[in-house]
Amino acid sequence: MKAAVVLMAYGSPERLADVPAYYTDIRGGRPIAPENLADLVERYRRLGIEDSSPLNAITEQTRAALEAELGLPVFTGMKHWTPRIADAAEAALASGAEQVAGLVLAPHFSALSIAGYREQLEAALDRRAELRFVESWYDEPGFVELLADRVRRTDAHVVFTAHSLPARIIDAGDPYREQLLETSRLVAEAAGLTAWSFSFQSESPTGEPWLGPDILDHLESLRQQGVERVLVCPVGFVSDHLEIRWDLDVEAQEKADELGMQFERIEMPNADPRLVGTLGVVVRRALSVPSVA
Ligand code: FEC
Repeated sequence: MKAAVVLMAYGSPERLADVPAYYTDIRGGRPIAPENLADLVERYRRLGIEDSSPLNAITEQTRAALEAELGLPVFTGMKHWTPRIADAAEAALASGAEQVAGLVLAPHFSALSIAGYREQLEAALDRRAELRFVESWYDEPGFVELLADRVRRTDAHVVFTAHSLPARIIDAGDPYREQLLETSRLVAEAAGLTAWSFSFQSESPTGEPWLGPDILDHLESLRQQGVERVLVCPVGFVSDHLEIRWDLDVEAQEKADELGMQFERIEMPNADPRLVGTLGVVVRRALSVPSVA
C-alpha cells in the first residue's frame, strides 16, 4: 500500500506582520487583549523575526531528513500557521498515498494538544486514505537516550520542562503530566542523575489556573534550597522556537541572574540525525513496516 507521512508542528509566524493572524488562530476566535497581542509582537521582534523566521527552517530540515530516512514522501502541516495540516493532507493524497502516518513534533499526548492535531488531519483526509496516527512517543528509547546524552555528567541540578496547560486537564484524566514525568524519570535514570526536578513553563494569560510549578517560581524554590547551578532540559519540545528562545533563554535566564544562579539549557534536538532516526522508528512502527533501527 502506498504511504506518506504528515509531519505536524505548532507553527510559527513567518514574519512580524503575521503575528496578529497567528495569535487569532491560536485563540480560536476568542477575544485577545490588546496588551497581550502587543506583548507577543514584541517577543517575536526581540527574537529578530522581522521579515523572515529562522524557526520554521528547522521543521523543514527535519522533514527533509525524515523523508530521506524513510524513503517516503513527508509533508509538513502546521496547527496554527501555514502550510496548514489540511495542505499537507492534500499533498499526501496527491502523492498517491493510500495510507498516511500522522506524526506530531511533540512527544506527549494531551486532549488539549495532540488531539487537536488529530482532528485537523482526520477532517482533512476525510477517509480518503487510511490514517495511522501516532498519539505519543514520549518513552521512545532513541529520544530518551538523546536527551540523556545532553545532561549526562553535569554537576548542575537538571530541571526538565514542558509547556504548561490549563490545570483542568488533570481532573479530566489527561495523561499529559504523567507522560512528562515518565520521560523525565527515564532520562534521569539513563543519565544517572541524582539531582533533578520537573517544572512547567510558558503558561498563557487565559484567566484560569494552569499546571505548575512554573519554572520562574521553581527557580526561586531551588535557590532557597541552596541550588546554585541549573541545567534546563525541555522534554516537551524538540526544537528551538519562541518558548525556548524567549521563555527560557530570556525570561528564565533573567530570573536566574536575579537569583544569582548559573543557568544553562541543553541544545535542542532540532534536526539531529538521532531524533530523525527515532521519528523514523516511530513512523515505521505506525505503518507496520519492520523497523531497521
Ligand atoms: O515559535 C513559535 O513561533 C511557536 C512556539 C510555540 C510552541 C507552542 C507549543 C505548545 N503550546 C501549547 C499550548 C498552548 C495553549 C495556549 C497557547 C498559547 C500560545 C501562544 C503562543 C504560543 N502558544 Fe502554545 N506554543 C507556541 C506559541 N499554547 C505564541 C499565544 C500567546 C501566549 O499565550 O504566549 C493558550 C491558548 C489560548 O489562549 O487559549 C493551551 C502546547 C504546546 C506543546 C505541544 C505542541 O507543540 O503542540 C501544549 C512550540
